[in-house]
Amino acid sequence: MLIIGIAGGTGSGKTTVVNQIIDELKHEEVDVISQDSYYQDTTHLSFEDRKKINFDHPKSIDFELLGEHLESLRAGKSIQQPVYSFKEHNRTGEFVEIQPRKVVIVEGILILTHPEIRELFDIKIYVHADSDERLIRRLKRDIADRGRDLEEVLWRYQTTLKPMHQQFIEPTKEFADIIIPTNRYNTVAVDIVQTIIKDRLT
Ligand code: UZR
Ligand code: MG
Repeated sequence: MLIIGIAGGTGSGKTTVVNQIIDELKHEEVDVISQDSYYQDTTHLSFEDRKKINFDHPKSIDFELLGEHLESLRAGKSIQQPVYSFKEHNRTGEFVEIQPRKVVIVEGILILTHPEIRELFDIKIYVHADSDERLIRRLKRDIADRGRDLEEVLWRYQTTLKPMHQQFIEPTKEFADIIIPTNRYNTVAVDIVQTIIKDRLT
């Protein structure tokens, strides 16, 4: 089994890179695990308090559970992954079963911040886009998909996303084996990753 970690700031293009990497793999060969599924359980908080959580800080992630799950998959055991709701800012109480597969891709802004989790990755990738590109993408996505307005997104970016990015996310670039630039369309870096995967699987 090959476990690949893919980090990078919000709007850096992680999802696009993951989709390009798995494009040539068969469905039954790969698991894609998102950091989003491992936000801490916040059931004990009111909705008002949950809205105030800093979701860009490493403390917001249940790394213990993520670590246990990666160890289980590596040992060939399936996991029960909690389902997370961005609307409620909490776990829904439902679970999805994930089977161990040959390639496990873990993606998320903070996944390279935790030393023990880093140890579990065979390949560490950091997806880079300039911060103006990332802000443009984040603006478009939050307005189109998450029902937020311009003022709210910009306020959150300045007060939380940018400082957390500089403090916690950007420094994890140094742990990456491969840095993929996504300011412009790029296929070479993804080709290289696909070659490594094929090589390791045969
Ligand atoms: P990507 N996030 C939410 O908006 N709501 C939640 O309940 C949990 C997370 C956001 C989080 C972070 N920040 O910037 C983003 N906020 O999800 C990371 N606010 O996701 O890598 O896809 O941008
Ligand atoms: Mg994403």
